Amino acid sequence: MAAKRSSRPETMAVHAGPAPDPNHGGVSVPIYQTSTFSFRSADEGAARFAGTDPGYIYTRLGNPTIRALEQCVAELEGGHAALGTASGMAAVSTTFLALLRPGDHVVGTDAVYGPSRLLLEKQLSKFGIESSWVPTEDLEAVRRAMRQTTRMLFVETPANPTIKITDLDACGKLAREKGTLLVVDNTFSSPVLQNPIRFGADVVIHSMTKYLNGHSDVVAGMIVAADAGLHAEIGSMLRSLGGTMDPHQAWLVLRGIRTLALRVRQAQESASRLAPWLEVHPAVAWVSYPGLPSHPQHDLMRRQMAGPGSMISFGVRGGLEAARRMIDSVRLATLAVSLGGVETLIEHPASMTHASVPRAEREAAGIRDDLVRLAVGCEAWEDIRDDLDRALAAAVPAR
Ligand code: LCS
Repeated sequence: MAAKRSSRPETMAVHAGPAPDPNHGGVSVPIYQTSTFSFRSADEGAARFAGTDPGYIYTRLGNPTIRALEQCVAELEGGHAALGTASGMAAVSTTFLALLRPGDHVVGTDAVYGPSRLLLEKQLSKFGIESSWVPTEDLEAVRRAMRQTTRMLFVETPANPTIKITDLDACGKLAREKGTLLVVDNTFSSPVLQNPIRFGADVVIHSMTKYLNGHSDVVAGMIVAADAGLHAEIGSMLRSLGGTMDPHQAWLVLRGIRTLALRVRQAQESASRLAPWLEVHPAVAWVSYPGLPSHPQHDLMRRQMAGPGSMISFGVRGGLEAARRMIDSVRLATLAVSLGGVETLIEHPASMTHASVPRAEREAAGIRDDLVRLAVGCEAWEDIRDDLDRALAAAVPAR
């Protein structure tokens, strides 16, 4: 299959993972919808448990369909190996539980997905794990927050929902200098636009619910480790916790990935047209989109990412009430949380995805009341523009 190996994202998305089914040549990976695998003899069963026979045992411990997806995403990310999980949060929680011990400290991006922050602040604090949340786009702030006990730097870039960008190369170097692990949530970029392991990340996490699956019909996660030791440590925790994938879920995500590069490019093209249009719209106070020269990390995006992606945050003039009126008035865009599907979604993070983060911390992280998050989908950009224009007019009457 060497001829299929290419570093071009379009080719990789179509071909990454195992070759056609060795049993019957199926071009699509078969769905091994089974909970358990039979052994031909007591000796074979014992050998599988001993690890001397690589065959499958039980789907929580491994399954060929899930393995195909894991291999595919590991290749897309340039990692050693990957582990499929039941959800993005299962990927985040399993990684934290595998790599952190009581007394450890985590420095995280202040504007991460709310529940990832809540997991550390509310749940894992009960086990003596501490965390500090800083704007990781400011490397000095990261450096200042680090302690003797800092075991992990947890970066989400672009961040949800501020779309700020953190310098992965600089974080990778800092992590090496301090002997800290760098864990990156790469959900907003997808492997088509950014490969954190190339910049020194030890672990990459995905909510595959988003771009990787791409059709708003599956909840799933993936943990990609840069080396065998981390993969084994996280895998052992995943098998104990039990937040593994289901084979059918794995198959659906694998099917979604085949069009990942096409979807990401189409949505990015539309977002790149919508962002400058929004920036000069009279009802819009500000726009955060890394493709705009006004974005504070525009140059960093060009160094680190293959493109600015399709997530846009913007402020509606008139604050909270105007923002809520605006999202109530869209007709083509769907008022829903999540992102990365073929349909454009719109939401209000302060009252929805990030409502679990206390107001003071939310505002310190730039998650303002007027912020509307737009996950641009694959529709014609003119139709999204017309919908937003109508909704903005309904929310902010012209003076
Ligand atoms: N990481 C990021 C960056 C996310 O955006 C999400 C979900 C997760 C992890 C968790 O993944 P899940 O368990 O949902 O698969 N983000 C969502 C959002 O922004 N709106 O709804 C869900």
